[in-house]
Amino acid sequence: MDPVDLEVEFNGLVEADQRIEPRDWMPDGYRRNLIRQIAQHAHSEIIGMQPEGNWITRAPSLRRKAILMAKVQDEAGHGLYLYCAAETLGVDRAELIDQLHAGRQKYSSVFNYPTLTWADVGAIGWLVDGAAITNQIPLCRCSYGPYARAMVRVCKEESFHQRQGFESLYALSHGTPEQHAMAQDAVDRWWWPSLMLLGPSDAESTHTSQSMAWRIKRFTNDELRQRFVDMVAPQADVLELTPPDPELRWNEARGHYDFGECDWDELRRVVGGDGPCNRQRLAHHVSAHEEGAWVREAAAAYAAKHSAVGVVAA
Ligand code: FAQ
Repeated sequence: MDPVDLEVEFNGLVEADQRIEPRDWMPDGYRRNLIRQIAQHAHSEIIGMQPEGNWITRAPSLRRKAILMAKVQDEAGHGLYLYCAAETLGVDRAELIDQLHAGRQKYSSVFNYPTLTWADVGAIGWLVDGAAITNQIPLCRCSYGPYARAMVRVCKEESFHQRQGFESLYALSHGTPEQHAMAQDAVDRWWWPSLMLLGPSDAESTHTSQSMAWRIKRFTNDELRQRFVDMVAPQADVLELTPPDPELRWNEARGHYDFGECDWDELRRVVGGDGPCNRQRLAHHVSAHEEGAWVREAAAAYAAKHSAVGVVAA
């Protein structure tokens, strides 16, 4: 088919809300943009295991420990679905990991903050998973089939993560005065990073308009931030915790909460590699990857042996 006809057909599929599948023709820019977003999403899930993983050995009860282990394992699973979705676009997972290690691909800024107390685990579940799910539900309708389908399962698990975070934080905020103070301190530290997880302001976002046109993104970063604040502000009342934003208040005329401006310089700094834990997070990922080399080699050798046996048997 003529390249012009291919593009017309592609645009028609997108406009009709049909899914683009791996074997379909797609513009190079669409492929590149998807690889970029899916890879940074996958890296975020895997690096995102570190802040909470820090508390597995110190969870306050067996029940909390079992829940936290299950959650952190879920994040590993999400990373794997996403690397698989990226591979359908013709890249290799090993190549994506090399790009992460070389600083050529990103992961979410939010995972560059430390988890100082047990309450941080609850705050991450409530706020970070809350922001992540606000962003990911519309991605279930992304125009690229494998990414959209991966998101359906991820969102189911993510909504459990948010519930458990809320429940854990509720237990603390309705506990002793010290526990309440610990929960408040965690919310003070995680509120703004969670808002910034949803990306720079629309005015600063380089990819939003093209991603919206291709129906990869269904809402802009600012629209999702508003949705997120509208969801969590009333939940904060139930928790009896106060978000650290003096401008946060219900606006009857708009039918939404008003809220203050994020510190965009801080987001730029953290995305640029200069957050509180950037170096530690990446160094840990690199060393875990290197230490796991023997597992990958053994799995590859096993697969090769298995397929050779299969060939002989056939
Ligand atoms: N951190 O033009 P835009 C989770 C980059 S998963 C770092 O607005 P876009 C689950 C952006 O990549 C959390 N970098 O970009 C969990 C781009 O750089 P590039 C992650 C950021 O793509 C919970 C540049 O800035 N979720 O939390 C950030 O249209 C608990 C310009 O930005 C996803 O990844 C940031 N916050 O919109 C796990 C969802 N914001 O690539 C463990 C999928 C922007 O040109 C525990 N991703 N950048 O070098 C998306 O929806 C989008 O990529 C956005 C950014 C909304 C994140």
